[in-house]
Amino acid sequence: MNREEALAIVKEQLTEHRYLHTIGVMETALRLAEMYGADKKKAELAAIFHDYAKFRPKEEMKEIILMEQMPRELLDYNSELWHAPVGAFLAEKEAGISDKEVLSAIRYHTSGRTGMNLLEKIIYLADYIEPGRHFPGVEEVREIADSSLNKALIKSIQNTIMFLMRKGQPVFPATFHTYNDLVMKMED
Ligand code: DGI
Ligand code: FE
Ligand code: FE
Repeated sequence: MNREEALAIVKEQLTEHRYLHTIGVMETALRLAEMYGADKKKAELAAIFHDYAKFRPKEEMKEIILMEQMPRELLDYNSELWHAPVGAFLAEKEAGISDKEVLSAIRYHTSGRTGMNLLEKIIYLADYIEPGRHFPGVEEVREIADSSLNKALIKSIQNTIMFLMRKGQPVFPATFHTYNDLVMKMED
């Protein structure tokens, strides 16, 4: 599937705003892939499909999580988390994407996971820093991303956890585990 075909498929699933975000994630992921030596075709495809399931009804996502034996724990936390694993499932089922690395980068783009690979890190970070994002702290993460993928990732997860905590919201355990894993692997 080439870029135009992939974009045409996701455009039907998204609002105009979310489609423009997707284009931003794609361009940012390509730049990060070039900079950090990841497969650019895989980065492009994962970025295009990362929010594929963003607007699926909650009931449909819930059913897929249960039927496909995804972690049940997801259902106890913010439904915003669900579109990532459900998106990986539907990208395969409906759009025929079979590349396991691409599907994994879609699956973990919201929570991360312990032992993230290069492609997963690039999609997570591209989603956070694409040019359409304007929340506090994003500029600092953009600057860090020019020199260290891992440090930028740690900062973005810190910001996300602190944002959720400030609002008194629960934090999905995988988010903490991702943070701990990256911090403990930092050399300096
Ligand atoms: O889909 P996007 O908006 O592009 O970005 P995303 O996939 O990173 O989703 C962000 C949303 O997910 C945002 O509303 C906060 C929420 N979120 C991210 N991590 C966690 C979380 N919500 C909870 N409860 N716990 C988390 O760890
Ligand atoms: Fe998302
Ligand atoms: Fe996104």
